[in-house]
Amino acid sequence: MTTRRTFLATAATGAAALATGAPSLASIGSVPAPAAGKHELPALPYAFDALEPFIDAQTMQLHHGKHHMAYVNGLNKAEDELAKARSADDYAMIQHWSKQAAFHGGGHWLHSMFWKVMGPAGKQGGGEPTGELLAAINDGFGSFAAFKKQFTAAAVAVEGSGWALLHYRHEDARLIVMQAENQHKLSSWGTTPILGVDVWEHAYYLKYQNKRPDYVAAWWNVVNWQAVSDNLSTLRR
Ligand code: MN3
Repeated sequence: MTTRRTFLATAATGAAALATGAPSLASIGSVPAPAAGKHELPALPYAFDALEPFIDAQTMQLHHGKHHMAYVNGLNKAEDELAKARSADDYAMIQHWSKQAAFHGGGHWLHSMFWKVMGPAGKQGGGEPTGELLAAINDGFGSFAAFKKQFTAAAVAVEGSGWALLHYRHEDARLIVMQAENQHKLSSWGTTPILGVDVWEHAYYLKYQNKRPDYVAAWWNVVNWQAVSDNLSTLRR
């Protein structure tokens, strides 16, 4: 409920888009609604050093302020250029900028979710899911331990840059683990991620170098299960 209310409160500037039925990236309340047609970098919901010692402050600063910012700028640029290419009937450029919009839009969406599904260890972060989310995990994977194992394996095995994601599948209301290459490849229709871990090297290299499994193991300590649970209940409503 809180998430939905927060989303509605912060989505006032996106009301016009919602009213016209335009697709909104903000369906689970993680992504700020575009203001005046422009996407914006959401504020981090905690300090850069809040996820220490599991994720270091410098990584967070670069990841949020440089990498996520670049996706926001890239998405805005791609949408501007797409509009131009469409009015010029320039189909080669429509093709090019569509790919750019998918790449940068995927980056903006996933990072907006990523910040929100983490929190300081021992406070919002860590522990285990409870309630409706735990029931859905048990239903999908047999147990939390089995889910954690599958999700970790998916994260460690992503080829090159990408994500491990826990998706909600709308058709049967179940949870499934998926991978994404880059931000958007291997996507599936009719599903929405409610939890994800970024396994691009920029997410961990400063602290963990080539040891992605160590980063993923540490990352579990900062997962904000309440936020993941809120994502699930918003989608199920
Ligand atoms: Mn990233």
